[in-house]
Amino acid sequence: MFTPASGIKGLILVASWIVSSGAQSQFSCSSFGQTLKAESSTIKTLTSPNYPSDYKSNTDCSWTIETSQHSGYIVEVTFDDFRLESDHMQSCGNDYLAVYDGSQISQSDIGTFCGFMDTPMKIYSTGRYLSLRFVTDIAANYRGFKLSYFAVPAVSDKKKCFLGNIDNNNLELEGSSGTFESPRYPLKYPKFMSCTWVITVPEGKLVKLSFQKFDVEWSANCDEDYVRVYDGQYSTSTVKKTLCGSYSIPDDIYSTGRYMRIHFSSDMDNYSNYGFKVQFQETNPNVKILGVVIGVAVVFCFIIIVTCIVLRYRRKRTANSQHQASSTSAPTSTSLTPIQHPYPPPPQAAYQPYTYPTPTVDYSMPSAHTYPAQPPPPYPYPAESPPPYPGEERAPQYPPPGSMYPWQQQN
Ligand SMILES: [Ca+2]
Ligand SMILES: [Ca+2]
Repeated sequence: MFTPASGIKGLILVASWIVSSGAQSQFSCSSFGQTLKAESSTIKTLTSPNYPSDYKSNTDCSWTIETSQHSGYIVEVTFDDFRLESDHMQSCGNDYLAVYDGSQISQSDIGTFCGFMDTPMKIYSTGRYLSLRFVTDIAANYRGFKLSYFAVPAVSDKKKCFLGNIDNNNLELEGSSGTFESPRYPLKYPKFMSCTWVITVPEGKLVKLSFQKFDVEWSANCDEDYVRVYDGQYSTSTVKKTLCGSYSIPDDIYSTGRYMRIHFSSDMDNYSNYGFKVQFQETNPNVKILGVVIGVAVVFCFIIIVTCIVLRYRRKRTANSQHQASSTSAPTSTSLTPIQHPYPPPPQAAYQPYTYPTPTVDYSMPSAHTYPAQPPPPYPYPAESPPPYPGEERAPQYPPPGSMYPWQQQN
């Protein structure tokens, strides 16, 4: 029921609300938060108070973005323009924009941003809410920020890390072997990415991690962009290595159990490299022990070789020094005698008399000639008698009957 008292009370409340609203308008935002609806069909914009003019000092604003769909959608926020005061320590202690994955600004922190950003950056919620809080200090004001936001279908992929995947930090790899890579590989990875893989190999096996490519922005403590390898499946497991840089491919990393956790993180600066590709495979515990034994054996052999070289060098040096000492104690003469010659005579081949080879010619007398046992064949006498010797000619042959003697033919 309306009563004067209740009316007065109501007026006081309205007045206080007006005052409160006035205070809010003074800082251009609500300290208790405003809820903004993210649509999947419309890209909406959120700017800092006074944008594009400088924001005010002592601002403390907060917003919660909520998808209009009740399920199946997440919030995508793109940083189109970002100019806040920065500090050299990158701690964002002066002016900052903090982003939270949920409906409350006290929920899990996606990131806290300050300074300048030259290229757009995207961030995603894992559910239908994303909250922001903008805080400035007493001095040094800048243009602020301009964000665009809308609702995108939730994508769940537990194998691959990419922008918009709500399971980027819940990636699971199982089996005897496999590969995985940084987001957008082989292109440059996006800024402000976070990916977490947990590798599980069969019972009784260990995980061997071998990088095939590695190119991550270098920083002195690997606290900007980095790859962190845990010996176990939890974020509380022992850290085996934290890696960054691009000068060399890291050595293989072994787990002590069947689990290994790998976390990749990139910061919000514009220094993004080409990321990494890595292979994992199961290995037997004794393989590692064998590797250690071989390594120790190699080191031992190396030490022995080095020791031998050092001893030999020292021995040689001692011999030289002794020789120099003996040389200095000799009479001071400028001419060297054969005895004083510091170098040993050159090696000469030992004389060996030449031995002539034994002649192979046989000078012994030939044995008596042996005649053939068979008599020679009979001489073939001519069938006709030989012509007569001069003076023993006989009467000339008679001409054949009917023929004439030669003298008759002459007549
Ligand atoms: Ca400031
Ligand atoms: Ca970076």
